[in-house]
Amino acid sequence: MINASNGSFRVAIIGAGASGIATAVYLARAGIAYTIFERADDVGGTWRDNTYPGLACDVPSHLYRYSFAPNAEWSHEYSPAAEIHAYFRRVADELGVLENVRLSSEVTRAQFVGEGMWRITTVKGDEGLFNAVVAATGVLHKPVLPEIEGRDSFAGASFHSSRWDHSVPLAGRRVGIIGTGSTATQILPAIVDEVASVSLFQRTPQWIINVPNNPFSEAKKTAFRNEPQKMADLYEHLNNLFNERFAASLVGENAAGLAEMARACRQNLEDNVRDPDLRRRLTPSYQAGCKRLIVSDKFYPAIQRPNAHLVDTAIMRIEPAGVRTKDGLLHDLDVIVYATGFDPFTFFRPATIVGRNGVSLNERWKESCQAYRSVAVPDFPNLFFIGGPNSPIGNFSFLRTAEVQIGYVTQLIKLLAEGACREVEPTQQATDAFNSDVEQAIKHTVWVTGGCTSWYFDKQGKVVSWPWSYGRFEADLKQPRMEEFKVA
Ligand code: N01
Repeated sequence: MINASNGSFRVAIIGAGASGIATAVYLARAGIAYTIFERADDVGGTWRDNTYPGLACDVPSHLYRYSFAPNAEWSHEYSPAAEIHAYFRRVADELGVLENVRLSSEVTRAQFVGEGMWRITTVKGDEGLFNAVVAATGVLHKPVLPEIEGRDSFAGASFHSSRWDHSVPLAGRRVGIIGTGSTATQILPAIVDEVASVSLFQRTPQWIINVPNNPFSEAKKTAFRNEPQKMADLYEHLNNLFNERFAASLVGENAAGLAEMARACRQNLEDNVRDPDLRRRLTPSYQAGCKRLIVSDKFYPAIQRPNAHLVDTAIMRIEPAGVRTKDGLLHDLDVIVYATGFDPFTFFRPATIVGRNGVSLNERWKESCQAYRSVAVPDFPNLFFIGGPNSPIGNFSFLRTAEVQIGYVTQLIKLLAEGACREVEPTQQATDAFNSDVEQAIKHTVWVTGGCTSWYFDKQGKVVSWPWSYGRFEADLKQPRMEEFKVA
C-alpha cells in the first residue's frame, strides 16, 4: 500500500528540465505524489536557457525523446532548439506535470531532519517536509566566462552563449566568438551571412564529423503518425548506433569504431577545407572522440566564407575596442560571444544540501563529486540524483540516461512509499568500491588516452563520465542491489 494514496507521502523534485519532467511522470505512474521546484519561470532547463542562433540538438531527434512520448512531428533529423523546448512543455502539460511545478521557486536548502524526512526551503520560504528528494538539476546549466584580462573593459555588447541577448543586433557588425565547442560551431554558420565579419578565437581545434541535417518530409511524418512502430524501430537503430556502438568506442570497447570515427573526421577536413594552411590550423593534435565530437556539415563551409576569420593565436587580453592576441594584433569588434562552456560539477549548487548528522554535501563535493552508481550518496538518505557524478555523458541521448536512472530511483522510492523502510542510502563501502572501479576503468577511455583536456575532467583530473559500455550502465541500474544499501 503506497502511503501517497492518503496524501502523506510526497517527493520533492528539484528542477523542471528534461529529467525533472521525466521523474515526475515515473513517480505519477507509480502512484507517488510529488512537487517540482523550479528556479526559472518556465520548464525546459537547458532548452529554455539556450536560444542562440543555430542551436539544434546534436543527438538525432528520434533518439532525443522520452520513451513514453514518441514524436512523429520532428521537423528535422536534428531538430532546432525551439521545437525541443516546445516538446518538453507539451509533454509536461499533457501528462499533468505542469500543475505540480512551482515556478520561480529556486531551492536554497534541503536538510535531512531525521526519520526519513527532508525539509525543503526555497527563495519563497519553508516548503515543508518531504519523504524523498530527487535532484534533477541538469549537467550544463552554469555558464563559464573565461578569465581573460580586461574582459569587463570591452565597450561593445558581450554575453555568454547560453544567455543570448536578442536585443543586440548582429547585422552588419563585427562579431567575435570565443571557443570552438559544439556551441561555437553552431553559432558561426548561423550568423555568418548576416554579420560584417565574424572572428572565431580558437584555443584548440575540434574534430568534426560531417552529418547532414535533413528535414523530414510530410510523407515521412505521416508514416510515423500512422505506424508508430516505424518510430520505435528508428529509435532502436539510433540507440544501437549512438548509445551502444559509439559509446563503446569511447571506453575502449570498440577499437574499430574509434578508428572509423577518426577516419571520417579526417576525411571531412580533407574533403571540405580547401586551403592547406587553414586545414592544418583546423587539425586537432589529439584523438577523435577525446573531446565531445562536433556534428556539423555547416562549420567548414562557414569558416571559409570571406568574412569569417579563424584566429588561432592565443588571446592576450580584451580591450574596449576588441580582442588583442599575443602577436600584438587588435581584432576590432562590436560584439563578443563567449561560447566558453559550462561548469558540469555544479549539480544542485548553489543550494545547500545537509544530510545525516549535519554533514554538508557542498563540503563533501568541494574537490571532487563522488556518488554511488551516479544516483545516491552515503549519509544522504532518500536523496537521489538524475545526471549525477559519473552518469554517461557524450554524444548520446541524455534522456535515455535519465530514464534509466529514474527507473532505478523510482524502485527505491517505492520501497519508501510502500513502507518497506523509512530510509535508504548506499553504504560507504559500496560507494568506495564503485569509485575505485571507476578510477581503474577510466584509464582505458579515450577521454584519458586521447591526449586532450575537456570539460569531462574535474579539478582533481577525475573524469565525470561513465567509463564502461552503455549496456553495462543499463544493466547496473536495472534494479538496486539491496545488499549495497543501508535501510532503516
Ligand atoms: O562548451 P565547450 P560548449 N580562452 O566546453 C574554449 C553541450 N552542447 O558550450 O578546448 C579561449 O565544449 C574552449 O577551448 P579548449 C555538449 O555536451 C550540446 O561548446 O578548452 N578559449 C572550448 O573551445 C557540449 O560538449 C549541444 O582549449 C576558451 C570552448 O571554449 C557542451 O554543451 C549544443 C577559454 C568551450 O567548449 C559544452 O559545449 C551545444 C579561454 N579562456 C552544446 N575558455 C547540442 O547540440 C574556454 N575556451 C545538444
